[in-house]
Amino acid sequence: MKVVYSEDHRLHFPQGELYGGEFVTPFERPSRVEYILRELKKRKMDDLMAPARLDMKPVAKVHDRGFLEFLESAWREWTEAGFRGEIIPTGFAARGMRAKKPNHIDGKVGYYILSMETCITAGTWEAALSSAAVAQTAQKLVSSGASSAFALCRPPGHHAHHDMYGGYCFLNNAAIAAQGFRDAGAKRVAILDVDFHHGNGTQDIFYARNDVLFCSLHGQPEDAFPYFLGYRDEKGTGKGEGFNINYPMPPGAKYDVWGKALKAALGQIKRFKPDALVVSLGVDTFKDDPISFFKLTSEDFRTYGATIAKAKLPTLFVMEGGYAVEAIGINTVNVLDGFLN
Ligand code: SP5
Ligand code: ZN
Repeated sequence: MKVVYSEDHRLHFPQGELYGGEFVTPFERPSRVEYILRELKKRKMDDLMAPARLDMKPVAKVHDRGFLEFLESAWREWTEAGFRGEIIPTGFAARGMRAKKPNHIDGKVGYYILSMETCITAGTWEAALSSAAVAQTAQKLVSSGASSAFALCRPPGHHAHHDMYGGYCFLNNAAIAAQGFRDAGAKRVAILDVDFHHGNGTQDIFYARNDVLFCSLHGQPEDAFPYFLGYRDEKGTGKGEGFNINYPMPPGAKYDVWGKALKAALGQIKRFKPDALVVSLGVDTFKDDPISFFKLTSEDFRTYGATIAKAKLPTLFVMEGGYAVEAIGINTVNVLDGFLN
């Protein structure tokens, strides 16, 4: 399986993440990728490839134009306003207020953000573009006949809405890849999101569409980020009704529970008869993840990789979360290994 990877992910590394009222070193850090690469090498699965230049057409179909312009110019506008720190907003269009885009950068940030732990820095836009290019290059390999590929994306993408960033995500890599599959001729694309967190951004982007089925397994929103989306009764809208399926699970869920949800999701995917499958692969379901509450073991990752393989679909794995950095390599590569063997 080809692994698409770019060093440009390093351009995004904020000094701080707002966590429990403190600034801590971000959980979503560059070393995550290094641990995965090291494990791929160790198992001789490091068939690496650099991304091609990003074709913006699929990006513009899943993201709002004003949002893309905002991300591109945010750092310049922020520093020109005289601000010296990393980008964090102070005000929001909360309930009852007007969701109208302001001119001042501090207000614009509040308009386009969905959670405040995610800072924008000087290199964030370039890193986000490279991450999307990684997903798109891997998608094109699968569209051209490869049975699978791994997009080693960083920063992750699944929390990024049509017009909002947050949850460590800026551009929705999985959505860009799914749109890329459609544009390359796939009639139907399924997205299986196994990251611990609900894929709110991907859900948002495809909520009214019936050509992309979205299934997400995640910590229930009553107790887990992103808190305000991911309930079971969110099933899609208009012609997209029935094409969004959420599997929220309670704190402490082990593989006996999680694996049942996976099988249910794969059953729905099979019924949908997709031409391609995108797996939003977060390994923050691991028992020792510092910010999550599921209890999967390293062996469980191999098991579910093999389960996904049984769908016999052209499959693109897109890296999302996973913050137990010492184990992130083993867990991620276990999924790929289980899928291949
Ligand atoms: C891609 C991805 O996995 N993004 C996750 C973003 C999570 N950001 C908010 C984290 C808040 C965690 N609070 C957990 C309390 C744990 N004791
Ligand atoms: Zn996550």
